[in-house]
Amino acid sequence: PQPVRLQDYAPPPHLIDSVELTVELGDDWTKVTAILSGRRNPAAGSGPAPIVLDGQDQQLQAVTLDGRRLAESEYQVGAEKLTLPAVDGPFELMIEGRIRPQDNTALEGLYRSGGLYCTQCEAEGFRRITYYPDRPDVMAVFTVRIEADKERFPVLLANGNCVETGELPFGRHFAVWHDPFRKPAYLFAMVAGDLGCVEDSYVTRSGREVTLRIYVDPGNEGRTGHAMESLKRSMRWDEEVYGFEYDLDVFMIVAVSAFNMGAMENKGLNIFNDKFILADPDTATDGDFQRIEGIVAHEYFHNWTGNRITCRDWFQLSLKEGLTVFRDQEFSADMHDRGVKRVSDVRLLRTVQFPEDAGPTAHPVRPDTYIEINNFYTVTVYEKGSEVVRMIHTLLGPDGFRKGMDLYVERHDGQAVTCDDFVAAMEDATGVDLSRFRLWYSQAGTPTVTARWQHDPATRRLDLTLSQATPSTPGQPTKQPMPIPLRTALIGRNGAPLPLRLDGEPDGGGATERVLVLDEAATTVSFVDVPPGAVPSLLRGFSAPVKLDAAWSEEDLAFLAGADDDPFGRWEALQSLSTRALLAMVGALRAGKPAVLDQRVVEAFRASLADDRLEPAFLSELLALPGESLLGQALDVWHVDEVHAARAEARRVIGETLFDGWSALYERLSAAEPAGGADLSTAAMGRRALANAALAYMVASGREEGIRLAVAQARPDGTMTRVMGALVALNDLERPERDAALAAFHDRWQNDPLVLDKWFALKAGSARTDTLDQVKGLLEHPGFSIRIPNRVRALIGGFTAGNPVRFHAADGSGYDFLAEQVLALDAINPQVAARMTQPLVRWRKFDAGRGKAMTDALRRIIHSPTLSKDVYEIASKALA
Ligand code: HT7
Ligand code: ZN
Repeated sequence: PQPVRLQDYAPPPHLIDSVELTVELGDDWTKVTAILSGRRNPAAGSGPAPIVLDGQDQQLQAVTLDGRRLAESEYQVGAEKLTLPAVDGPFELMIEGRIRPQDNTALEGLYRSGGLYCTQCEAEGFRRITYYPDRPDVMAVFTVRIEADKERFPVLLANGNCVETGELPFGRHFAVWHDPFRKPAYLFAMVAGDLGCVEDSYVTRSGREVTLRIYVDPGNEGRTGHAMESLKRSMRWDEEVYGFEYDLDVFMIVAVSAFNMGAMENKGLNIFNDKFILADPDTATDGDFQRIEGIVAHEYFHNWTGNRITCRDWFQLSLKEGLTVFRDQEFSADMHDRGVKRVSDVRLLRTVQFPEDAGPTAHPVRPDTYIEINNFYTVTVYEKGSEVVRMIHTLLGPDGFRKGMDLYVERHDGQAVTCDDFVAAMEDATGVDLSRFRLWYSQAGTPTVTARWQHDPATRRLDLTLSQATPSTPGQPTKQPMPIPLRTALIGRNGAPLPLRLDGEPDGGGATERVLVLDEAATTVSFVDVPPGAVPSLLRGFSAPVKLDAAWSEEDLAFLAGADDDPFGRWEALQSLSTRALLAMVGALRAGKPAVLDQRVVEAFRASLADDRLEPAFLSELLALPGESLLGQALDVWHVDEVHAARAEARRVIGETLFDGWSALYERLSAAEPAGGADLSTAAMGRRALANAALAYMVASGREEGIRLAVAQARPDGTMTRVMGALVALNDLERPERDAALAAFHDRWQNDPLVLDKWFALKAGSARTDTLDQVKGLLEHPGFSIRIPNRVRALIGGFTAGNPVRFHAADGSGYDFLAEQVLALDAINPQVAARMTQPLVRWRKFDAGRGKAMTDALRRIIHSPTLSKDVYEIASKALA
């Protein structure tokens, strides 16, 4: 397959002003008629140019150009293109074709899942519905007429406003929807089915009433309340923080069970994976509730950052995704606890994006080339993209950033633009020069910032030397230094942040935090009037997506873990201290010695447990040891077994040594839990998170009392946060109580697909030695289907991405299993198959035996004669 390159971008030869689409849904075929009013694009030259349209998996039946039906000899139908005669002036084109949504298992374009028709057009799905210039810089006004059997498909939806409905012969009916906003085809959506609807309304700050509707399978209406409230909160927040008001009279969400990703921001008609809409305390955990709120907000926020202003081409994807992730992260921080939110976002970035940035599929936030664009909906484009926007926010300050956003919208509303246009608006609104900052968009790889310092007690001067280096990544052997904002403070021995004054400044103004910008390879900054014993607090709030190598001693880290006034810094200090201790344990195990946990970690945990100023939610983050994957990355070679054993031993020691503390905490927090567990306040969720952490440590201690408490909490009549907390705590145990608890859960929830997914993931994530056999057996479970991405992610992904110690079994059995599943899945859904291939990509991180077995599995995949370009791109890059 041929790569697409950013440098080859050319404006579209023709623009489309309006589309009239008629979709006649039928049992055998769906007939699609598109009437396109177009014209030559003045930005792409003048004179006649052939009209070239994208199209895939459809049967073309007729083409009519300016009222004349074309003979077949007048156009060429290629595998993915339709080429029509050259035109110069305005034209009207009618394309008639037919498609079979019922056979569409890729879930791109128009597909049928059970009794529901729905669409997914981002990135290039619209070309599976009709021939069209399917690129985001072609923006048109759409009118859509849907016809279907009335009894089976009473609900007919598309973007915008419903302008007409009516009856048709043979029990059929129709609806016509008109969206007044120009949009690219990737934002087109339609739905037809028998759906329940929950309706509410929202009054915008200018006083317009907007109707809000959430459509779900009948029977699920009672599980939409949280999504609806989240939507209203998002609408209010976007008005208050950015002045962005919703622009149509109706906003609709449809929840579907077969969906490739989380959700899709189609104009006025968001389509969601039902996992991110449906929730009640019996079936969803607090984590689920928070994810739903975040995703509802994310898709809603796209209305301005993505829909009103969209991407010129798919290389600019982070223009809308990085910015919208930044906005949803800030929304969640405002709704809940800012420190906790930052910690969980950083954990995700480090666990998933840093490895991507260090591996064979590393790419810049704005990639230069792709084979399959679906493979570029990555943590780099989304999460690192958000960090890049956050750095702009840090450099410009909140007011400067808001001015930049205002100018961005003023300049580009209704346009398809680039990341560079966004940065230019930020510069022009504030006068801040971001020319070197643009490297963050074009350069892949995670920089390491090294920090060393020296304090001279005689002069009371602290010299902080900072340097940066970014490792080479595929296609980018050398890197330039980038501007890195480092929020910095000095914490005095009494635990208070010190007022800062830089050498040469007459007065520091009393500020206790500075944003230092490291924009060269190395620099030294000097603070004056610094008393002895001050400890630098660096990269506060994780102000840049870098790895920090700072010269903190273990004593410094223990001090910061208790004293840093920056919540992120405090968490980070305890993480670093724990990481050092755990890596030392891994080293000991590798040397055949016993693994002994550094007592300083236990003492830091003890001190945190006793610190009653801390919010429970934050304390639960503070007391979580770094995960196996983070520890694996910190090693040159990820020794899977030793990492697992060291972490389990550390948890046992912390559980056992502090047992009384955990037990008292658990009792206190459980007593505070109201029956029913329906309190969804941030504080109540925090208490439940901390109670579950305490329970898990008690179980890890090995004491019978911990297991007894967990078994009691796992009873399936409890609320889901508590039940799942208990099941997770028990899940690795080779004990009949664990089996009984999981069986009871299964029996209670086997008919609820979203809850059954939790059970699949638990079974697949267990560190027990029989897990792979269990997973293979569960492929035959009546609740499992390889056609439903949520089931695949829960069971297969739960094992390959969520269970490192068993997936990376030294005999290669996990890799063989994954290769088999990827090949089976590729024939059904290439987009999901490509994602499932990811756990094999970083084979260089493992020992020679595992590395060979992983590359064998990749070769087996790549040698498949029918491989999709989605999977080919990932596997070939991994092997390069
Ligand atoms: N913009 C959307 C990204 C997307 C997607 C969603 C569902 C299925 C397939 C998809 N391909 C791309 C979702 C978002 O980031 O908001
Ligand atoms: Zn998005």
